Parts: sequence; structure tokens; C-alpha cells
Amino acid sequence: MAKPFVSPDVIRADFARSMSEMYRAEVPLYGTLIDLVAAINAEHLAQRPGLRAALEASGDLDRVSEERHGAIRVGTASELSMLRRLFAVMGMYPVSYYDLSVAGIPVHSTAFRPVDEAALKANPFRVFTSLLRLELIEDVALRTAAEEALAARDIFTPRARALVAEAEAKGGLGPKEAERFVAEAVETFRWHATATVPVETYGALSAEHRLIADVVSFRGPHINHLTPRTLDIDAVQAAMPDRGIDPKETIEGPPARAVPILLRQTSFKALEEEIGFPDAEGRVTPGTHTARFGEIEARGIALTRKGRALYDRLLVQAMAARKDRGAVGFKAAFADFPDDPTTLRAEGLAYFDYRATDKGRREGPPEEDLEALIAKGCVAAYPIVYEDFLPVSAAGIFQSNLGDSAAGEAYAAPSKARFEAALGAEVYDEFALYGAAEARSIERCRADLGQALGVA
Ligand code: OOG
Ligand code: NI
Repeated sequence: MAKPFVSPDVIRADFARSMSEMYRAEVPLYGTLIDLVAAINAEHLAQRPGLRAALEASGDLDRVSEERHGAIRVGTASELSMLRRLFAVMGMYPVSYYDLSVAGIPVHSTAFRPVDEAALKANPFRVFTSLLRLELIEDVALRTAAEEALAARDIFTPRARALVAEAEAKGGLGPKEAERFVAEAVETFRWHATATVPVETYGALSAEHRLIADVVSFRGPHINHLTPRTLDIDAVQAAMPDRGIDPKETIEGPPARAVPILLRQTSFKALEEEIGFPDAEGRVTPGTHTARFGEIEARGIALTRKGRALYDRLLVQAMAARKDRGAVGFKAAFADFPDDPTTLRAEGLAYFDYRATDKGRREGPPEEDLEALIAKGCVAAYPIVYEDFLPVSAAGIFQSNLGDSAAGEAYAAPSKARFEAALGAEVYDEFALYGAAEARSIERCRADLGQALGVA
């Protein structure tokens, strides 16, 4: 009898746990942040028995404070395409294209994440993955040095490569192989206290852009942050200094609202860490590198294309208003974004998960219209959580960790086609994923209501 395969969801959960353990051990301040988030989440839930019951009912209570994402940066197309294959073993697929070059950061990115509702529920861990755009380095000698350093490294262990190939050939991994796979995969994301380039090369790469030095000078794409979910991001931001954590000045994303939308994030600034830089004779020069930080996030409802266009428009206004009038101006600019579920639905701004209630199951659908059924209590509409990222927030997070000098001029045009060629696959369209999830929920809901009348 063939050995049963371990579910990719289980492999992903093990991987997320291993990454968390490694990062906590290596970055103690991150452990402090995790503890703070857990304490504030517990306090928040204690004051809101309704929310607590809802999270318990949906099976999310145990895991509210757990990591939702991490981030890495790679240097070449072959590294990116191999990562795609590695993440696929864990049920993580590339969703969305993010162009960070518009913010003066020479990368473009995607997020590897679970794509269907069941997988997201089982474990939502995702990895924001950026590819360096080496073509944006104008100095030919420096670009060549960077290319050579990248060509000389293999960021994957031989065993990780072999297990990816095995999973692809057989369609999955058995328990022993899965366990080994996680241990080998984590190696790719480990920190290295010794660089691969001399201190002069590091300095020249840094002068071009600190991110280039970060990607090129090491043996692998160290995980640069992990991000737990908080239920009260404003409270965590305010409490960080008391625990010796220095947060960035502002929370990225929309202001606090009755119906949270998209994603709000904040982080503590990256730590300066000691690094040894080898020279040609094998002597090691001490130096430092700043890359690793901690971040927290609060996720709200996913917006439709129409909702997102409105958000993007208001964000531009809000950022201008912040310059003139500070946080008050920023918040005021978002007043035009409807902040109640009924209007969000009526205007088609956000995605909802529709479910038949017990009453609906008993009474069936006297009305066809979902909104009428909601009003009668036969259908309940829950927000579909935004699972992706915001380029403006990502740029803000990048910049706060690279120093403000990194906020360079715009680099180049976005190049989704080039990114997908490097990746070896197309990225999923996030709107299509949310739209399909909503449509499936409506179908299920109608079937449940129809059953009550015996018509299904
Ligand atoms: C990634 C920054 C983006 C987020 O949460 O928006 C990100 C990086 O610094 O490599 O993780
Ligand atoms: Ni992040």
C-alpha cells in the first residue's frame, strides 16, 4: 500500500512554527514583541466576550497571536523559481505582483500564500518575497560583482532540492520526508553572521542601495521579519516603548474604523548586527549590517476592485493631508470611505462570506434578494479577510528599516511580465480569488436555504 502523503497544510504549519522558533532564538526583541501582542490580544478579548465567542466558534481563538507572514529577498530568477517550487510543497502559491520600484526600492515582489478558504483556515502563513532588480544598477563593475556573488551561491541545501523534486514526482511527501523537508527548508532562511563578500564590496553595494547589499552579500535570503496578528494595533504601537521596543512613527494603512479594511501594519526598527567580512586571504574584518526587525499587523475586509480604487484615491489625499494637518488630516481624508457593512455591500466595495443562519435553514428563502434575507435574519454576512499586502505600506516598512536615505527617486517601470518570467509562472489575481470565494459562499448559502423548502 502506498504511504499516505502529509497534507501541505500540515507541512506549512510545521514550517511556520520552525521559522518562529528560529527567529525568536536569533532576535530576542522579537520574542518580546510576540509576548506583548499575546498580552494585548488577551486583554482585548477579555473585554469583548462576543468577539471571543466568534473566534472560538470559527476555530481561530488558539491561533490569534500567531505569525501571519514573513519576508525574504532574493537575487536571481533561478532562486525565485526554485522558491516557487519549494513553497508549492507547502501549499503556498504566488499571489499578486507588487512593484516597489515606484517607491525607490529596486525590487518587485509577490506573496506566496495558501489560496483557498480551507487552506487559509488551516494555517494562513505566507511569505512576502522580493526579487532584486539588478538591471537597475548602472555601475557595470558593481553590477558584475553582484552577479558573480549571486552566481556563486546556492541558497538551498542539496537535500531540500532533492525533496522538492521528490514531492513533485510523487505528488507529495510522506511523514518522514515532510519532517526532513521542513528542517532543510528552514536552512534557506537562516541568518549568517559571516558575509560572502569583502567589506569594500559590501560598502559599494550599500552605497548603491542598502537593499542590494542585503541581498547580495550573504549566503542566503535570511528571513528579515515575522509578523503576528494583533487585535488592537493602536494599543500595541502605544505599548512598545514601555517594553524597550522602538516602533516606527506611524501605522501604515487605513486609519482605525468601525469596519476595518485591508491591512494595518507597524514595525520596530531593524537591529544593527555584527557581521564578519572575509577578504581574499581569508582574513575577517568586523562590521555591521541592519536587516532584521519585527512587525505586527491587523487585517480587515478585502476590497473589490472598486473599493480598492476608492482606497487608493483617498490614500493619496490622506498622505497629502497628513503633511499639512497630521494624523487628524489623514483620518479625515478617509471619511469618504463608507464604514458600515450595508453600504459596503450596496456599493460593491468589499467582499463578504454569506451564510445561511439557523432561522434561514428553518424558513428558507421567501425573498430572492440577499440583502432582504440579511434584514430578515435568514442570512448572515461575514467579512472576507484581506490576505494580501499593500505596496505603499510595504514601501513604508522597507524604508523605515533601511533608513530614510533609502527613500530614493523612482527607479523604473513595473515589469510584471519580467517578474513572471523569472518566477516561471503567472501570479494569481487576488481579486479573482476573493470574488470566487464570495461566489462560492453565495452558492452554498442558496443551497442551504433551498433545502429548507425542499427545492435543493
Ligand atoms: C518586505 C516588506 C513588505 C509587508 O508586510 O508589507 C512586507 C521586506 O522588507 O522585505 O513584509
Ligand atoms: Ni511584513
